[in-house]
Amino acid sequence: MSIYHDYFFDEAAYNIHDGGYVPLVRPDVPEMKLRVPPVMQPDRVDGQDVYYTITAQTGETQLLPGAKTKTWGYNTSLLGETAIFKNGQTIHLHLVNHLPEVTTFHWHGLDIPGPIEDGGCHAPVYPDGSRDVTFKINQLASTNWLHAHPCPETAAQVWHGLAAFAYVQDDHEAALPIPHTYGVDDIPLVLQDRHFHENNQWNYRADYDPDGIQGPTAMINGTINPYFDVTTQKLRLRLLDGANRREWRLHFSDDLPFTQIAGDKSLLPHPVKFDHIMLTCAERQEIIVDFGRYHAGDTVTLYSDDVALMTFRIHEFKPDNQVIPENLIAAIPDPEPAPDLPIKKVVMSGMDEAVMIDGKKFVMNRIDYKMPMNKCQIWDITNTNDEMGGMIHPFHMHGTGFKVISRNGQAPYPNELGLKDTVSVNPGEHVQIKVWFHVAGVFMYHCHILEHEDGGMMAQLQVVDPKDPDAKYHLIDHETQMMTFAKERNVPMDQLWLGGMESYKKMGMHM
Ligand SMILES: [Cu+2]
Repeated sequence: MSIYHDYFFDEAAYNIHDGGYVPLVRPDVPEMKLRVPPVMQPDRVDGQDVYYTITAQTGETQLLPGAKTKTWGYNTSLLGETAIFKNGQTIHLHLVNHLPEVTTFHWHGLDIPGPIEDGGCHAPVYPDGSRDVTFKINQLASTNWLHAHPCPETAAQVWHGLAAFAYVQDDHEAALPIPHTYGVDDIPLVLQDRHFHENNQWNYRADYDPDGIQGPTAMINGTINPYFDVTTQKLRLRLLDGANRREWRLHFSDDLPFTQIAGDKSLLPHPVKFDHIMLTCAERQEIIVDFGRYHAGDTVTLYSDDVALMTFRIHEFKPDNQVIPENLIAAIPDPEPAPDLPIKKVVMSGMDEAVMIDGKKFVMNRIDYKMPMNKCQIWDITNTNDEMGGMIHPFHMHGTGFKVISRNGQAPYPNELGLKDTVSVNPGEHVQIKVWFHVAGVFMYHCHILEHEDGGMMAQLQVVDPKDPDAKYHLIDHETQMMTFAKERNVPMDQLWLGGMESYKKMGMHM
């Protein structure tokens, strides 16, 4: 198997070329054991029906020596517990908000109906309130995530810490000869970055950037300068770019090769070997790292660009000669496009406050497009950015997975051959994807640079179930949403500050 040494994306458009780029700096603090989020425990299990309570809460977390940092999390003070769902289960959620402001619980990567179960901006849970939702898991094994999505406050809430893993498992993946022991040889890693101000606190407004907030300090699973004790020859790392804006260009010391086995929403058809890999906002990549050439006492370092992110401390391990199967999954779903659905064009344009989709900013109660359920259509996503190299926009769709067909007419990258829900588009590039939904409702599609989506680089589609063509959905409007935030903060509307509002105002638009 050949080894890819390439990051694939356009080097001229990397975030390091942004005017506002904040370089990572390795923090000068002692190494700390990697936090591995605890597994979320159900309140009750009744056959295939599983019941959970998830509370969005404020807290304090020891991130740096000295003062604790004020943070938000799901059932924990920062980030959240890992939800592990099994295909075929019916999940019953009691969602509770103990934050001082409205939030939503968005299941990024789950194929569940919108807009309520999906948890986008139309499914608010108000402070001291709750919401109950039920959905069925009907998809391939994958690493997904839960994050807040209350427009235009998504970016700030995720920055405060509202992000957690949500796995889907199935029998096929469980039977593969790959690591499966949570926290031992199968580890989630959410990559984020933060700027610590006085007293170790975060200040979203002070650091706000309409092209995406960044901080100089890498944070992995809410750990600064982490190490992990390696006790098995092979380690499966489930990487998630949970940063608001930062891209991660990952590689290990000694250019240690690794094998990617899964992307956002499924296993890859075949494993792909790398020694460098790039992750853009919201993407997931599962890789298997083989430490067979190392011995107890050795260390291996993970870098992004040239900055060390974390250390793997090698301990004694048993030899592991299991071979990663050449065929990881029998077939990736790949329906034929419906002949009556012409190619749907989507244009992502602008930078800073000018970001738009199809020449428009997001309007919460406008449906931009309708498509029928269970029919496949080709979407053609263009990134028109061409000034100063432009920037890479990660295009995300709620409620489904898609198959990447081509980039500017060429083959997709070799690690894009599974199902995805987020695909990054280079400046001047158009990416074609096959889109189909097996659930109905209203769903958002947007750039996953969080300040871009809050700033209006987002649109909304309605997926129509032919058995229920007249289904009506209650869509909240921006005015109501703004009044909610103003009331919660006890400020008049003209003094309300939410990052995304700035982008509308600067473009002379009302939110
Ligand atoms: Cu963007």
